[in-house]
Amino acid sequence: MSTPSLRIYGIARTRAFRALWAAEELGLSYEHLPIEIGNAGARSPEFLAMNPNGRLPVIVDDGFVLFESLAITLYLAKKYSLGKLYPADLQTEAKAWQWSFWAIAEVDRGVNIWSLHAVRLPAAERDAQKRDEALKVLAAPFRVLDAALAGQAYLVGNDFTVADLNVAAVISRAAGMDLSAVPNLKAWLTRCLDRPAARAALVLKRKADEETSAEVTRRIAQINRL
Ligand SMILES: N[C@@H](CCC(=O)N[C@@H](CS)C(=O)NCC(=O)O)C(=O)O
Repeated sequence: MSTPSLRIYGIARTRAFRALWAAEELGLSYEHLPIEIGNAGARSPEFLAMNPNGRLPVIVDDGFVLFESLAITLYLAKKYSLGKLYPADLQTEAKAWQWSFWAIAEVDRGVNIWSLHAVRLPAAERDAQKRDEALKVLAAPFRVLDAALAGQAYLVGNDFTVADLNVAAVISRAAGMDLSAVPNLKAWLTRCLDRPAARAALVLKRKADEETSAEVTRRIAQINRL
């Protein structure tokens, strides 16, 4: 069998999950290199040559190197599913960008802080104040997302697109929150994460979560100032 031309770098616990979900959704054959954060992984000289930020994920697609998780999902969706997963018309495409940039700017950090201080750090090391502040920061954008999903199953148009994939992937760890105040968001998130491709990527993510030591989780919180 020939080696796949797409390589996805980054352990599935990280934002590499987003690229893995996209690759699964598109039915691509790919090689997953589950490298870790830090000196042995994303900050090694070989990795820094691909992503000078020293962060995960990165893809190499037929020699083309790309970092930034949602740039990766948008690129893959456009390359392999224009007019389906990736909207073909200008304004729907712009709406997919709108929701993708919104997710990074408005909710990415808050969900990460919440998940570290509600779930991932050892119980004795969780900071309840940071957890509660994260919930406060998320409340307004979550209401915006909830309202956008009132009476419609997906964010842009009638079908699941890369806009849904990107936002649901960014907030996937919010599935563990009490989302009763935002029922449309909750139902949509469940719908997105129940897709076979999301489930396949979540298997990798949960396995990586289980295998992550408390020491690495502490390092994640420290390096990312969470
Ligand atoms: N905006 C970037 C953020 C990438 C990022 O912060 N990745 C984390 C893992 S989820 C990382 O590599 N952290 C380790 C470090 O900064 O050394 C993206 O979406 O790809």
